[in-house]
Amino acid sequence: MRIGLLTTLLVLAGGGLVAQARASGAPPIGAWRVVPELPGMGRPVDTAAVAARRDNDFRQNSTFFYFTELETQDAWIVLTARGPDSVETTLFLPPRNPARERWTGLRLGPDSTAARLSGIPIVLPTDSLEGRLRLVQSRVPGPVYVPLDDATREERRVVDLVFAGRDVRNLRPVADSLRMVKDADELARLRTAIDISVAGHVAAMQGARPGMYEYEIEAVLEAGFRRNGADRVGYPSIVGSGPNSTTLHYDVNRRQTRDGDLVVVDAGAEWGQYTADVTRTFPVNGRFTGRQKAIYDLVLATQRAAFDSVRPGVTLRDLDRIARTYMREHSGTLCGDRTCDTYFIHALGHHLGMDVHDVNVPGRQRLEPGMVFTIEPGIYLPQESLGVRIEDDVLVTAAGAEWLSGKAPRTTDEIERLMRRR
Ligand SMILES: [Mn+2]
Repeated sequence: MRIGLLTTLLVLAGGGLVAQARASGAPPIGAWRVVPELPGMGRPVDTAAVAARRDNDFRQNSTFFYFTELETQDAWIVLTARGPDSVETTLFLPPRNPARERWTGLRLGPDSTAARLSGIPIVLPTDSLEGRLRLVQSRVPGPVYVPLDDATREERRVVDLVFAGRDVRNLRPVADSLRMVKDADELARLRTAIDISVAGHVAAMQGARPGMYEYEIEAVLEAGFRRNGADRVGYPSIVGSGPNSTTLHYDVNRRQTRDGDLVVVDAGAEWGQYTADVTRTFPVNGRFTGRQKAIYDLVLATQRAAFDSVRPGVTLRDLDRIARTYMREHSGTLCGDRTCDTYFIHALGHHLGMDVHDVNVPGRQRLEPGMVFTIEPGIYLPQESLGVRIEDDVLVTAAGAEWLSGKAPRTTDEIERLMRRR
């Protein structure tokens, strides 16, 4: 789902460098405004252009998917509400193009097939969208809700132009609030994504050997995802060994592991548009040292303390505080002069769904049955090249919580036992 005019304007605004003849005193043709902090030539990254290149693997917009479950491209949906019980839904699809489908494969077109498969009775070609919008606007008073990313101010301006004179409001807070509580279909998708992810993590633990490169472990992990039907990874897999285990979002995955290293694997498969987010930490040689086990067990007990406090009505902030307090009170001398929570340098968790850091609207902070979120405490000691993070996905139930990713070995005993069997 996108706004055609908006896309066009953004493309124009992102235009390239303008060639200039070099007058005396003018900068040379090849001049760049050098960024000293950037390794290499220090040339600035055209972030918009490279982001567009990374988008080749089409993934449906999550808001659009939520209301349609359609993965078809260049589609639009218009909902017209005349009252709480009277909503007319119209789907707009580009006309089919048999010659193009030789290259791109089968597409859904504006016909009865689309109506049958989508369950949306009115399906029209996209070139009728403008006329239809005008018609609806003239007949139905009231505000127009459009999904707006509030981070981009231009988007708001363009929408105001398109819907000039109308009361344009942002659909996102409404849609995002709905997305926070998962229905049965969403939970089934999440469970599948999580089960696939568990299989990948188990494969990574079983396949790891000292001397392997991090990317080799990544390959085993992601092969486990794909073999089990993952659509893609939910986010770039993090495989950080030794010193890299202490870098939170390390995803370069190029180091060669060494005997004695811990490996932090933070990775989730995506299935049916929903993603898992699971982290396991294991010794590459299959045996924790006493020191590694002591740190690991504190992280694990902290995670348990947070899990045991989950129930409807508490907030993620409450759980974060409970986890930190637990870690502080049980640190002993494990982390030297300071308590270990000093080295727990990120938030305890986040909501999970179609986005790995899923939507979270300010007005809905108290947990409710059907919400899914992560519990992921960690301790990172760079001076010892020792990082431990344990992350599980949790469903809020009426009585408390359910581990969704609990089938991945979590205790040091379970991990060592699994790695002995390889
Ligand atoms: Mn996470």
